[in-house]
Amino acid sequence: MSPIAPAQQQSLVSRLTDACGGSYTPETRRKYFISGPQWAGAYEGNALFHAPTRRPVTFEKVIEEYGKIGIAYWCTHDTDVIPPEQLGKDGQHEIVARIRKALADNGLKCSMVTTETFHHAVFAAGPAAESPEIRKYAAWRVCNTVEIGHELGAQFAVYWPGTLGYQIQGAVEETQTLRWYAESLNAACHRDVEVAASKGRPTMKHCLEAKPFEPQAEILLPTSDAMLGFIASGLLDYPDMVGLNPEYLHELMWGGAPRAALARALTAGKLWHFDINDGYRLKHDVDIAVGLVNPLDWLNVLVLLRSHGFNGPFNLDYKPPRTTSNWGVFAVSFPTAVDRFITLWEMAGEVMEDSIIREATAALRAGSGVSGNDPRELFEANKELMTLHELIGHRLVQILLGLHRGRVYLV
Ligand code: XLS
Ligand code: MG
Ligand code: MG
Repeated sequence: MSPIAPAQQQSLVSRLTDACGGSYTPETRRKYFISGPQWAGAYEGNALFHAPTRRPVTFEKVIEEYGKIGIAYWCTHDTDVIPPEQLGKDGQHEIVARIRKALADNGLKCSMVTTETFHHAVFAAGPAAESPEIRKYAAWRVCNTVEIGHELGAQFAVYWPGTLGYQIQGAVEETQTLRWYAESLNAACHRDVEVAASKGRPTMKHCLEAKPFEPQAEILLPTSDAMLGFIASGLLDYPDMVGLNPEYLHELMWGGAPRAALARALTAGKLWHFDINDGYRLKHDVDIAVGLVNPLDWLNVLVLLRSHGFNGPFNLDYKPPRTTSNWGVFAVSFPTAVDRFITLWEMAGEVMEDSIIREATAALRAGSGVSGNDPRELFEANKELMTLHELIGHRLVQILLGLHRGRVYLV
């Protein structure tokens, strides 16, 4: 192939993207409770060892592009859009007014707001640092975010505590730090109750997000299960207002099964918000887009969520790769991520209706009809049925690959 001159590259990428097919219209995409984070659309490719590969983009641009793609909801950290020195001042009010206009102009809603309590130098010792004035500042920040959320009509507030942990062992007293962390959540919920009452709006759902490592070596609430324990610990003044925002990859990072973590959150009635992405076990927070690494696991995750009536928000908390251009972020990365999610969600519906899986599952649950207390006899009576476990796995892969429609590979 001859070299592709820079001016020809976008049209080549567009042509190949179109040739992939399998995309949904913006109208169809808008029917799902899918949210696009400001920080994902605006991610410049920078990290510890990574210089940026993309130019900065404004929230107006992100919202406009999400609108064109058909991503109906937008969410943000406070400082993704408001410089820290403007928080709580006139600058904040002007920016919030501009956000409201951009959302209205492009037909989007704000679903969630979250507070950045991890990036700025002030949070070097975390959101529950020893210094009382830093904790007071953290509490003020989460309360301010609650106010922004009410102004933007958000239903959810998310908390990823970032550096709630330590690099140096012995430097932090864990129980005290957790108490202090609870204080800022209590302040946020309390402020929410006040603002909701004054505005005649419902209170928000406050969702904790765990990550097992990064940016600290040791994290005090490393998993969604740890967060459930924290919610039930008695340290929270409003435990009913606090639930979870699990992130798929964050559960995989510690070696857990995301589906099992989600199941535990469901049984606790605390699965309220879900960050969707993909990646690898026991590796870093690579935030790859949904379905690019573990589509079979994703299919199973969505079967679980569909069968329990979970309907979002599904938050596209991933990072377009550094190899994707500014243009590619909205031309390729977001539309394809949304379309893979919709496909897997609809496929999960197909799994639930599949006559083979249904009958196999029902048969396993029916058992053999042979009862008694002889374990050998019980095993023997069920052993042929249990072969269905493997058949169910085969059928799921067939559905994922489209082989259930009779497609075979001829050699
Ligand atoms: C970081 C988290 C972050 C949260 C919101 O790893 O995923 O992006 O979702 O602060
Ligand atoms: Mg996240
Ligand atoms: Mg992540």
